[in-house]
Amino acid sequence: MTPHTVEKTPVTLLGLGAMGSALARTWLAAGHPLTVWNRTPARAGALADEGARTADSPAAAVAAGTLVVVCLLDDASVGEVLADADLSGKDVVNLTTSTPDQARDRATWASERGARYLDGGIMAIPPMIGVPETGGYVLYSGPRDLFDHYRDTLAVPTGATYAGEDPGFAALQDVALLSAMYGMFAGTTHAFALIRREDLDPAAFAGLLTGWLTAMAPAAHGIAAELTADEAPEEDVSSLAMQVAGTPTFLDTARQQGVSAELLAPYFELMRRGLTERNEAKNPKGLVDLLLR
Ligand code: FVH
Repeated sequence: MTPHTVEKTPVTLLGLGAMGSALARTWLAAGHPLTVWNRTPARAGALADEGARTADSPAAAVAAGTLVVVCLLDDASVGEVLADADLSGKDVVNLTTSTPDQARDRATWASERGARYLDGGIMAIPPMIGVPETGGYVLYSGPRDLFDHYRDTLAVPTGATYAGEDPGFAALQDVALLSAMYGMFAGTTHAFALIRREDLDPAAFAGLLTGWLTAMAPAAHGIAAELTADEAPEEDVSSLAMQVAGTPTFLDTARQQGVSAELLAPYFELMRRGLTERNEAKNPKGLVDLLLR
């Protein structure tokens, strides 16, 4: 009896930075034929030893298969790298972080070159790739049938989540999620600065910090509930009026600790505007619309 073997989809991968190299290893480990190209060829050496085929040029890499995954620094490098490649009949999956408009333009650009296109936003850092329990995933947007066709292959490195037909939706949600992350990093930076000169153990404080941020994260569901409700529910637990009244405590503490309030002040100003301009005294979540221009 002949053993039944399932052919794995060949993958071409352009870009072997920290993320591209991590992606590459998972496809190799899963048995996918892999062709790689990187601007600095030395970065492909270890992968070649692990079984990847290396191409001398982006055009040669693209010619090696139908599924072409791109993971480069930015949208400009995608344009440069693929400028001379024949994309007709190819399926391009671009995992490079982009703006929504860049993603939409790139979808049009690919279509004009005869390629189908999915845009991806990676919600993982390289150590999370190939480790499903970390909860990483990639948001994909573009044609649903194209996503479904490659879903199993795309899900090898990390989870694959469909984000809609609009090619800009993956990038938009990617940037939105990363923006929230930077807000968290800003708050964390300020918090460590406050304790920096004191006889407090940063590692112990980090434990307090992660516990508190985890406890507060579900507040996002409250904001979503308000944004989708016909009538804004009244917030009587942590009213905006109470929070604005408390801001001098935070600013005075920063001053006393010799810490710049530059990261905190813009959000405090938004809360103040929410109170004075929109009279959102009982509704701390009405701040979202104040940002819309
Ligand atoms: N690493 C991370 O934590 C984040 C997680 C979320 C997603 N991002 C995005 O993934 C894209 C790639 O990021 P990366 O971590 O692989 O970045 P680098 O290690 O800096 O590698 C950059 C690769 O891009 C190549 N490259 C840059 N400019 C050009 C160019 N003009 N022409 C050709 N290739 C270019 C670079 O090549 P080389 O320097 O090795 O020659 C690397 O292959 C990115 O969009 C993140 O936002 C990662």
